[in-house]
Amino acid sequence: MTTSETVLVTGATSGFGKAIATRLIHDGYRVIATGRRTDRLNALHQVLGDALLPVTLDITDRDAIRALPDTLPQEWQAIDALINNAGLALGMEPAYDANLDDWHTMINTNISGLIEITRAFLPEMLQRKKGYILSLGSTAGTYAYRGGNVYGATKAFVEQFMQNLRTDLLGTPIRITNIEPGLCGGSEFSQVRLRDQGKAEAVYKGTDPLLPEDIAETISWLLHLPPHMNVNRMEIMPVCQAPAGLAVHRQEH
Ligand code: NDP
Ligand code: 8X3
Repeated sequence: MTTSETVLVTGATSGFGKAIATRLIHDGYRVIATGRRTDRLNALHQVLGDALLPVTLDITDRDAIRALPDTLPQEWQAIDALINNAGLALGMEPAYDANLDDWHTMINTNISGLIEITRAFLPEMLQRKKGYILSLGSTAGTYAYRGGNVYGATKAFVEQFMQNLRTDLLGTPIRITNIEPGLCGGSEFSQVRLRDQGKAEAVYKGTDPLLPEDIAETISWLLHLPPHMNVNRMEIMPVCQAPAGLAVHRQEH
């Protein structure tokens, strides 16, 4: 992909999305930055200039997403890459104590929102015979952990949806990548999940986690690959993390 092309980033108001938008503007792309917090999108626009188009968008608002391809300014309607980044985890309780509303919010955001916006931009990509869809899955979609329940399941959905998309799009030039990061600090992810600043900080204590800029670097690299290469999935962990085996419950005697 050459620069001066247009990339739409969901969830650009913080964390990965903000770092991705910033990196891609510096790489020379035009970026449509979306999210619910308009003040943050406007602040990003102030810093990054008119190569960034701020668009307030709740990814759970189906009508808004379906209208989006036609309501973007004409010169922004050809999307060369869609980065499905908006997402969240809510809660760490075991399934039997978890809040059902939290579960539905994760499903509506991480699954329904992601498939809606993907479906919204696919026809135009196919028509132009050009496009790249990248999604933020997670190691939580592969490795189970206590309290991961529905969050991990939404990311497993993302992985399978992306690989099935790849199959549907075989024979077209449209590319697909699912990026699956592990422990990553420097974003609001844990604060949103745990609803407690102190607990969120404790998640990263004594670690040297991935940072949003590492994810932005990865996406910049992927976008620059030659058009005949497709990276189906990428699992990325910080050096301080590894898959740590299966849990065993032992009875006390
Ligand atoms: P942040 O909480 O910092 O960012 C989440 C982004 O998602 C925000 O910009 C937020 O924007 C947006 N978002 C959430 N809900 C909605 C909604 N309903 N409509 C539109 N936008 C929404 O977290 P991260 O940057 O860490 O996470 C980004 C993605 O990466 C997520 O999908 C997450 O699951 C995934 N991920 C994160 C990892 C980590 O350890 N941090 C590891 C692996 C994957 P706003 O609130 O303004 O709408
Ligand atoms: C974020 C990584 O391990 O907190 O998706 O689920 S984890």
